[in-house]
Amino acid sequence: METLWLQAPHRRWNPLRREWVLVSPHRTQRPWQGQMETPAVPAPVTYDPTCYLCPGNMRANGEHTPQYESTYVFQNDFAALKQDAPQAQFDLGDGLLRAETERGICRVLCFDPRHDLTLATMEVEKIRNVVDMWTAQAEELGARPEIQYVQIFENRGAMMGASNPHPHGQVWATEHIPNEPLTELAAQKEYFAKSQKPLLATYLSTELEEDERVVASNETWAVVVPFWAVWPFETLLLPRRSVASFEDLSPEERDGLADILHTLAAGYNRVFDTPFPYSMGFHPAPSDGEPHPEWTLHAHFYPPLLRSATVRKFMVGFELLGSPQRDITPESAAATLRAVMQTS
Ligand code: H2U
Ligand code: ZN
Repeated sequence: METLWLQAPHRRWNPLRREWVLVSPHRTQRPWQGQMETPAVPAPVTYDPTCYLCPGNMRANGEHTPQYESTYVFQNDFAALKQDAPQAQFDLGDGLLRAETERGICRVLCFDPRHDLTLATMEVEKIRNVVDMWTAQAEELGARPEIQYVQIFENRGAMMGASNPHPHGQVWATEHIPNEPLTELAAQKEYFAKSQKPLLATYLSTELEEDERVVASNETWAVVVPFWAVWPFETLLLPRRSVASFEDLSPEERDGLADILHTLAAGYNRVFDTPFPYSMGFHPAPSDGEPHPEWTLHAHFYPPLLRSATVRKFMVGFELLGSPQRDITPESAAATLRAVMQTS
């Protein structure tokens, strides 16, 4: 790729969200006198008596977390969605004031009984249990007729709003397809109708060929800093074989997923020599009863850190009001990430 002009301000197309991202590579040298975050400190103890996710402890609703040995799933005590919300809707003012009931299920997913571990420090065989838990949740919740989407995610670190360092994630299963996967659905459908190939399969082959933004890979998965990344160290995790859902993954692909998640999470921690905060989540195809040949299961990692353990990116000003914008190029972020992934 001819890249010299890419050192000047330019915009890049995100084909998955069908929107532009502004890239301003010359701005990386600007001085910073703004907010500094407190660096995240690793959770030191293997068991915390005040942690509601540690085995044997009490949760907010008075129930006890059992002495689980691998993974553990429970209904979120402060669920954002309820299964029994009354069915209603309204449409006022020529469609300008619309509302409707949204039913759903929210669960908390414990990755491991040990309080001090993370995907970066867990053994790959243990992460494989997490992959199996995600698959079982996606399968069970997705099979319910009232559920059209199963969103699995993890908030890691206080900077990203995680309430507790104990390794855990969440699943929110909803009656309607949420905004982000709905946007991705339209883009992938349009591309498939035109090319008879899944958008993300073609995208991954291009990235593997270019080999400039690939930061890690194994036999079944690859991680890239997407060409259109917004967050400084944003990555996209893609299967080498385009499958739509967790349930379609072979045992080898599940092993591979556990392996690459470990590589990625451990590599992230080496970027600034600090536990790297992020929000990550999987986008499987909607579970709306339709076939989804256009869809490729993938995961987005959105870490907020920009230049150090204490300087984060803010989505403000032009980004809120105009378009998302980034300073360091995706290629430069990929070079940084590739270097730390290879030291594992
Ligand atoms: P986060 O760390 O990503 O916020 O996830 C923790 C979830 O755990 C959060 O959604 C729930 C919160 O509602 N929770 C319980 O279900 N029971 C508790 O006793 C405390 C927190
Ligand atoms: Zn704990």
